[in-house]
Amino acid sequence: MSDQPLQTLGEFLIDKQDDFQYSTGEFSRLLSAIRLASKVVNREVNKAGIADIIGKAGNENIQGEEQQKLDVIANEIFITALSQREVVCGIASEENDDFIDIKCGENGHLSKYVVLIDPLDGSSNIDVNVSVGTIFSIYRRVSEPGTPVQLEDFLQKGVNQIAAGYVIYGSSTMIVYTTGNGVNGFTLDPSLGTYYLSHPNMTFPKTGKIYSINEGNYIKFPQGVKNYLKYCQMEEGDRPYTSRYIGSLVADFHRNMLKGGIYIYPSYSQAPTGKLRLLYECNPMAFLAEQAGGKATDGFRRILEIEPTELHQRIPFFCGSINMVEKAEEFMRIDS
Ligand code: AHM
Ligand code: MG
Repeated sequence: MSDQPLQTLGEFLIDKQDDFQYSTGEFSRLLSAIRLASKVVNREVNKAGIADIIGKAGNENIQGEEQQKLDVIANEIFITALSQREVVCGIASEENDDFIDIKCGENGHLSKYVVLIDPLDGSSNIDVNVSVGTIFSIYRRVSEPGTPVQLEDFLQKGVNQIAAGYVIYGSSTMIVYTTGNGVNGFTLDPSLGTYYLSHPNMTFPKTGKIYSINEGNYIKFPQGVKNYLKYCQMEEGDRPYTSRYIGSLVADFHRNMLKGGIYIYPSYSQAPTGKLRLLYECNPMAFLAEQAGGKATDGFRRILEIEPTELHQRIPFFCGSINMVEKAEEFMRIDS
């Protein structure tokens, strides 16, 4: 083990402040707000099981109120942390129909950043104590500074992201993010409430042995995906591969980045554009994947170059180790 003390996320942010995009400190404050909100959400996620027990014991509804769902709570926590700190001029959330304009600074709307967020992805996993995550994506606004934010500030191509990341609330809680200079992962020490740099320069192995897809939908998949799955299962060379699907994008992505693998959420007969959201889920994960040496496409096109047309737009998603994604694309091309 090295004698170097572990670097905290706070120290890492200060170190990186010299990068041009951090120069005013505004961007570091934005990431600090996300860091803080993630700790509050982590606390809520951790006590989800016990809250249920208390609820069943009859202590929950003192005011006769329904207990709020955790994804709604997480949404409020992130929106409050980001808006009160005046670090963004607008927020779009998977939980809200429309974007939120945030007035900040003495003259209002002075921040140059907008955030798009999926506050608690995979939230159907909470009831069964399985990992969930927060996904975030940061852009510079394109509309006139000092005026209310516009839809065009959020409908930007993924290549314009200046940062993206996720928080995984798992067996340990981590923040993994990129500002376009590689991907770094920080693990929360819950006893201190501090994130430490635990995974510097994370990279996707070029290839892997894991494929992650909801195979229950097999019958509805496009022929190219069916053929790729048969290829994964064939006994030849390093195959058959291993199937691992948590049903929580952040957790499936995180495992695949560490071990090598591919995640697929394709289109299928009832859902021609798939399930995942381009702006809240696919763009940030695609940015991370590329920064880690992986690849992300819709089966044909680079995710980051797709022109968004609406906030809640869905898109098929193929993401992971570069060789595996390219092989899947080969099968998609043959059958298109
Ligand atoms: P959500 O935003 O409603 O939580 O849905 C996104 C989640 C992803 O985390 C996960 O990979 C996928 O939905 C699982 O969907 P399915 O149950 O259809 O396999
Ligand atoms: Mg989601």
